[in-house]
Formats: sequence, C-alpha cells, structure tokens
Amino acid sequence: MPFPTNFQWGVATASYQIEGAPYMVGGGRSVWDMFCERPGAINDASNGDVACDHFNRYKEDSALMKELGIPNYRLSISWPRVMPEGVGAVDQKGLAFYDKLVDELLENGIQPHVTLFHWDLPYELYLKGGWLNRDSADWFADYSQIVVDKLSDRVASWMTLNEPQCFIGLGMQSALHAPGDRLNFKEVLLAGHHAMLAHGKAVQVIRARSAKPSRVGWAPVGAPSIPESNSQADIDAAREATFSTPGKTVWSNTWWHDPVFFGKYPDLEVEMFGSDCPVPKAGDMETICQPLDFYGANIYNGQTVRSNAASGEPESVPHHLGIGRTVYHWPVTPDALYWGPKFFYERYGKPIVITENGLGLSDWVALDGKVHDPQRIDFLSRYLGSLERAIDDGVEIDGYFQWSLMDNFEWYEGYRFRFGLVHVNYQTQERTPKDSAYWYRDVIKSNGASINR
Ligand code: GCO
Repeated sequence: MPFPTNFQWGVATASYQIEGAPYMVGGGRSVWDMFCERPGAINDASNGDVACDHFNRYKEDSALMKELGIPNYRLSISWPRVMPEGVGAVDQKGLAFYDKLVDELLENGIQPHVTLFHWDLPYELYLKGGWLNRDSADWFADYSQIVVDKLSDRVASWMTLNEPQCFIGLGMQSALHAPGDRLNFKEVLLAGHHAMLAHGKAVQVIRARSAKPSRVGWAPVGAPSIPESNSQADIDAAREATFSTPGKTVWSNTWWHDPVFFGKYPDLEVEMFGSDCPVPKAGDMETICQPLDFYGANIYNGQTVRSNAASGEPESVPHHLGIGRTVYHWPVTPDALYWGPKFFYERYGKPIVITENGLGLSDWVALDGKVHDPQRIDFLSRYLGSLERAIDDGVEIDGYFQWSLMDNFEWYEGYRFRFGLVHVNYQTQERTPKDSAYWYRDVIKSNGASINR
C-alpha cells in the first residue's frame, strides 16, 4: 500500500466560513464583515454572520467528525475574535472558544491542525493600513503568541497563512475578496512582502514558545502545470511553467516559496517586476526564511502545458472541449495531484502536505433524506489515485486534508457552492452527511485501500 501507515487523513475548514462572525458575540469585525456589506460584492448578498453557526455547535460538529472517523482537522483561528482591535486587548471569551474547541476535538480523538490566518484580518488593522503597513508583521507575531501560549500544550501542528496569493492578489489587486482594494502592483508586492515577514515571525514565535515539539508550515495555493504527454520535453515544459509567473501577478508558486524556503525572491520575477519589487530591509529575507517541516499546498486543478514544437518554450494547451467542471467551472484535472507534489518536492525537498483539495457542487437533500454526491466521490477517487501514484514514485507526502468538512460560506459566491462532505441546511442548521462522507470514512479506515481505482 503506497499510503504510509502514519498518513494523515483529514478535513479542513476556516473560521469566517463556518463559525458565525465574531462581532455578533463580542469580538471584533474583520475585513470580510466590511466587504460583505459592499453592494454586489457577494453573489447571493450573504455574509458570515451566522454561517454554519459552528461557534455554538462545535460540540455537535466534533461528535460528527468522530462519527465519520476523521482523525485530523485543519481549522483556523479568527484573529478579531481573539483580539477585537487586532492588537492589545485579548477577548478572553473569544480565546476560550478555541481552548474549548481543541479540548473537544482531542476528547473525540481528533488531532487539531491550526491555521493562524485564513483571511479574516481585523478591520481595525485595515484602518491602519493592513498588510501595507510594515507593522503588520509584528501585529501578527503578537497575535500568534497569544494563540500559541494558549493552545500549544495540545496543538502540535501549525500553519501560519492560508493562500497569500488570494488575500493579497484577490483582496488587494483585483478586489474580488476582502478588503476589496485595487492597488498598484508595487503596493501589492509590498503587502505580500509584509505578509511573508509576518509568516516568518510567526514561525519564530511557534518555535520559541511551543509547549511541546510541533510541526510548522503554511498553506499557499499550489497551482501546478501538467505535462500534456510523458515526453521529457513536455515534462520539462510543465516544470518550467509551474515555476514561472505569467506577468505582473501574484499567481505564482516561486514568488512565495523561494523567499520562504530559499531566502530570496526568484531571479526571473525580480527581472520581470523591475522597480515594482519590494526592497527588503536588512534581515528581512532571513526572517522570512525560517526552517519549515513541510510544504503545504492547496491544490484544486492544474493547467496542461506542452513544449512548443518550434521554440521548445512551454505553451498552455486549452482544456479539451467538454472537460468535467465543478460549479466554479474549475476543470477536473486529477493529474494536478500527481505533478504538483512531484514538482514541489523536487524543487523544495520538503515533505508535502495537501492542505486542501475538493470541489464545489450544488448538492441537495434527496427525497430519501440523503445527499447523493457521486461526482464528489469520483473526483476525490481520481485525485487520491494521483496522489497515491506520486507516493509510489517516491514523493514524500505526509497528509491530505479534504476541503471541506461541511458546506460553508464560499467567499464571494456566498452559500451558492457547496464544498462539504456534510450538507448544511442554512435555515435549520441541520447537518446531513453526504454519501461522500461515508465513502471518505471507509477510505480513512482502510488507509486508502477502498478507493476505486
Ligand atoms: C481557499 C480557501 C478556501 C476555499 C476553497 C474553495 O483556500 O481558497 O482556503 O477557503 O473555500 O479553496 O474555494
């Protein structure tokens, strides 16, 4: 069996998407609370005020995870719930929520994997410039310390930031996500630099203050290119495309990972971005480049690439007509979970953890009271089959976190897209495990043997 015996099977969620907004129960507002008020920002005009009401239902949700045989749970902490102003005073009730949640998980035999930041930046810090303010790195380190001091006697697995490509790129360049700004590219890269500094400082805090040995990483977007064929030329072209950036954008693997793992911005991009590049202060790159225990990657799909017959340059191949697509219109490309881990492992040499993978559908409760989602089962079977192939080929892969435990607030799509293994009725908050939840329970129980290949 290629899945190692200690392979970490899990599911993932994020605070703003499931908990109900902190300010509803005494915490602070986040940029997402602000953004959801902007007319037209969210496609169904919803917000995270109630979401899955997980703040009040965490016991029931932990019990459900236990029932579904889920041994690992990736959750995120809401910064404004813990520190309403982002800095200074701690809301003890907010912090206590995570304390109780961690206890509850452990009592149910579930290991918590904690992400410190999954996009809900305190609104008060946004008023101070947010990630554009260089102090943001210290604000984040101080907040991280509060959380680490409280939870690290029980939490041994940490991720600093989730998908900087999204909260910087979608949030500050294209205005599709909170805070919904359109900054010039130089400012976008500067905010990104501060976010990386924040990451580095948080890693230092975790290392220095953890009550027990812990594993630390982060969870960026991992967008691989997939070779069109198994020819060496196509494989080389796909690798080259995976590690290059298509223009003035932060949709890049190397822009984020080279600083974090190698302590330097990638040469190609530095040349291409020119005077837009951040000018690191003395010591910045050392701070950013803290030793990590794994390479986290949220992988949903990939672009097919081939070597151009004439020039030998990588060229994108259009997806074939009628390719399977999720409700997001994301193409179904299982090979992303083979080539992504393979290329990332080759370049960075760290064990890989798939910190997110899954798909959005428009599931509903059928007349028989169940939720039938054969496409999710097929999708996950195919993707896990690819992951297994990568393991078989010698890529060290430590774990896999399915996105997501339950349907939730899908950012600018609101509640229209359902990513969960568990269906949520937002009128009654009733949870109904979908067919895929029971399927995944068997996958976990058999350590992958039950996957239909
Ligand atoms: C993401 C986010 C999740 C999304 C998921 C589906 O990492 O983009 O972590 O919050 O809900 O990816 O879009």
